[in-house]
Amino acid sequence: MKKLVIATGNAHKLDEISVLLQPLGIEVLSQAVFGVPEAAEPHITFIENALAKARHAARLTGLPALADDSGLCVSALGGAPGVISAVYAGEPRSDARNNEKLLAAMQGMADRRAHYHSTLVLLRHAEDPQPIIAEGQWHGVILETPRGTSGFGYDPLFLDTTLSLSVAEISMDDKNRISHRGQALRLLLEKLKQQSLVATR
Ligand code: ITT
Repeated sequence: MKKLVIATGNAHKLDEISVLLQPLGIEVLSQAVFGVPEAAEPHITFIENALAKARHAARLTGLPALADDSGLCVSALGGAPGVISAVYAGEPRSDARNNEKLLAAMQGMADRRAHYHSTLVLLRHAEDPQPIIAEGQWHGVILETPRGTSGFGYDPLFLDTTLSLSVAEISMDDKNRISHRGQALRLLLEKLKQQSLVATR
């Protein structure tokens, strides 16, 4: 594999994924370079949406494609916002409105446990019958007020209880070391190495 398209329209995800793929010595390209429009994500599972996004990008670029479908799952809300995390407060999508809606939904709740989930799907080509799949989860709690300015999405409200810091209070490198997406990417890289799709360094 010499080139890989990252099938996302989310610039923050693209940055996080690109940094972790850098050591592989493959050309990592954003789908925006090819003018790939946003894929439909009509499904109720992360895996189905990730597959749809990877297949859409692979089909339109003719290259291998990697997609991430992810979200925040809050225990006391029955796993919501889950797969609809990006548009929890409706369209047009807004991290600020999503965070406000989450805080309102959790007002007065004592159980603030939550986790981030990431499902990654890599397709060697659009008709690939054996997608390479990896997942990761990051457990934490939802704060009562936002903290920090880095990251994206729900990061100002998601507290890592080991660090006692919100994700928006840590650097991207530190986030990648522990995040759902970082965990999933490391598992994916192991699979790519096992299948000799990338160099084993
Ligand atoms: P693409 O589909 O184009 O990749 P997207 O942002 O729409 O971009 P998803 O449909 O997978 O991606 O939705 C993921 C949402 O879940 C994201 O927009 C955030 O609201 C939330 N989320 C996922 N990972 C996150 C993270 O690391 N930090 C903060 N919020 C995250």
